[in-house]
Amino acid sequence: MALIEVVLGDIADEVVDAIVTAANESLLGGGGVDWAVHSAAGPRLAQAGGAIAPCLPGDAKVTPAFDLDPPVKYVIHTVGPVWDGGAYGEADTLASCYRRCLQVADELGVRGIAFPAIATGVYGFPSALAARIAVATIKSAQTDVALIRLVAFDQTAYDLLVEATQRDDLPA
Ligand code: AR6
Repeated sequence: MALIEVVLGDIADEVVDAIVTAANESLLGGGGVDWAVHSAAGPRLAQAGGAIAPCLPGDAKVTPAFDLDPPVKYVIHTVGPVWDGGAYGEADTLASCYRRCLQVADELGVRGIAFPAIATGVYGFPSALAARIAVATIKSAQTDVALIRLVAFDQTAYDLLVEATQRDDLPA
């Protein structure tokens, strides 16, 4: 099983083969973590994203990392669910994001990947539930990725992710 690390910081500073961005279907860039990743990767990221768009919620697509410093080679773009109360498959869609990112990473031979807290910003997914889904999904995934870093952007998200890694039960 992959080593899971929870860290506090900016995903654009991660030193791994692949970083994940929480995108929208256009893959042209947006706010939040997508802004940080596009800013660091440069304008070719939006060009490459647009060429392979759309990316549907729960899916993931890869582009080169362009101006991001090595060893970062790939940006994996995934589109989370827009939270609408929880009765519209949001949890399944979020789990699918993590699974699909790891599948794409495996296809590329990625050894280390960094994830943001997908869908917990603009898309409004409750952070505690999202943390539990993220951890449960990556723990149960069949993957050759050796290192999975969960990058929290604030202390609250960090604490929730740490707590989630210490639980054994699946989210309800
Ligand atoms: N590094 C790590 N995490 C970050 C960073 C960063 N630099 N910046 C923000 N976060 P969001 P979403 C955290 O809104 O909810 C975009 O416009 C943030 O605190 O970036 O999936 C896309 O283009 C939050 O916990 O993504 C879409 O239109 C988490 O990243 C839409 O937002 C996700 O917040 C996607 O919304």
